[in-house]
Amino acid sequence: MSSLLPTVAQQDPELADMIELEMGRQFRGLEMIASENLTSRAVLECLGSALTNKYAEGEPGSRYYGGTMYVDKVENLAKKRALAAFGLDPEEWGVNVQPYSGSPANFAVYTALLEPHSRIMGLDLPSGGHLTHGFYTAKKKISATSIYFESFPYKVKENGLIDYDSLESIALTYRPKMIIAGASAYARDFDYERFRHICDEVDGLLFMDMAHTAGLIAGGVLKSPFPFADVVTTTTHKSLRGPRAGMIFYRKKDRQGKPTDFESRINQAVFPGIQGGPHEHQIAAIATQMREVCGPEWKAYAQQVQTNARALGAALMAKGHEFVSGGTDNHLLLWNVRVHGLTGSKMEKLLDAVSISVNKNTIPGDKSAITPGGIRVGTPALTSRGMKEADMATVAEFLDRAVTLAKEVQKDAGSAKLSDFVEALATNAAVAALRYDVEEFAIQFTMPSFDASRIKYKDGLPEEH
Ligand code: DSN
Repeated sequence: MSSLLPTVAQQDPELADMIELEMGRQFRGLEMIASENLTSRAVLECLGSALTNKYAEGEPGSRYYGGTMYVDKVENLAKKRALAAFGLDPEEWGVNVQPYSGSPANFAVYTALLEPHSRIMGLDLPSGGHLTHGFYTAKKKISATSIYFESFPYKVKENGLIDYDSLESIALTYRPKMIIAGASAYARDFDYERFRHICDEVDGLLFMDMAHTAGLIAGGVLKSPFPFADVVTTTTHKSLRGPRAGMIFYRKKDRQGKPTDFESRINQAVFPGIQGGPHEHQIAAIATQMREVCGPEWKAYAQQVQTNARALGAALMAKGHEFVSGGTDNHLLLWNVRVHGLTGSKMEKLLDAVSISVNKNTIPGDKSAITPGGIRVGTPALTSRGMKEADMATVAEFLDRAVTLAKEVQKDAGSAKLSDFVEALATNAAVAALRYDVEEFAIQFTMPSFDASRIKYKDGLPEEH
């Protein structure tokens, strides 16, 4: 590109500074939000490419706009590679790569395959399910899924594992048209055979939302849902490490080999059902990421994500910490901080103050989602920076120190209020010292997408911002 064209820094220095600060935050900190990752430079280049200028409503070869000859190729390449990434036969499975992200992908699935007010069953949000799997409370229908479809959630047991017996018994009475597998905060793999069996008993569809675990499934670390499911969605930015976008895989032939009409129903539900023009720059970024996922190094990455999560859990359990379900099979751990007399909200704030990003999460037995008793920690992004088991031992030390500090700060705050806790954090010297140690450690690891030497940081010393 001509150097005469202004950069963001030249055209909008105020905004450029904000972007630099975020880059610095990502580099100096430990990104442990289980649904986040650090994508490649190639993905970021696609997102910043001229494809962002193009409208292309419709499907490749059948668009509502001219000039689509190249984006057609891009979209077809993304589809071909997406199917290959999960070892799918294009005669059996198709894929729509146009969903803007996971929530629209899920809503398109319901719109395509159900009638309004059809019955669905998904994992309850407080049990680790996703909002789009039908969450509602006694007072309010929270997600559009629960507004337009009738939802009866299934739950986890006290031990944190999905209660398949209860799911089956409710399904036999409720007779849902669709059962949704998949979760946002569940540390174990899914029993797809059992889900399939229950769906067959009630003549329902099995929909797997593999957004969290898709990268591990593609890497062969977790079981594949494809032999059992009728439809599968995923986001592309979590363990798959691509752009923020979504995909819907659908069976072209059912499990008995009979052709389905899912392809036209899914495609029409995405456009014109709920979306307008596909974001071809995102789709290009999916294409290049699926190339990486099909490549020789992906398996090792996926394996390391799981190995790191297990190593982190083991190191923390050795220090007396507790996790829902007693550990992990995948990329995340659900950490019970209630047993320390803390809330997930306070731990999230404390960890933010020491440059470790996590999110508060409900755990079994919580009375309120406002003050959940857990936090969710994940290893996809740390693994993308090249961290291994030995590094997880260091991260476990930091997290253990953070719990001790959170208990001290809670005492100093003099009240149970979160605002008092946050105020007490700001003046605590031990919190500042932990932040320094975390940043000194983090900056040893490169970032996959940008040259860290050019961003704002001072040898691991805390930024003023
Ligand atoms: N927000 C995502 C997560 O954190 O799990 C799901 O969409």
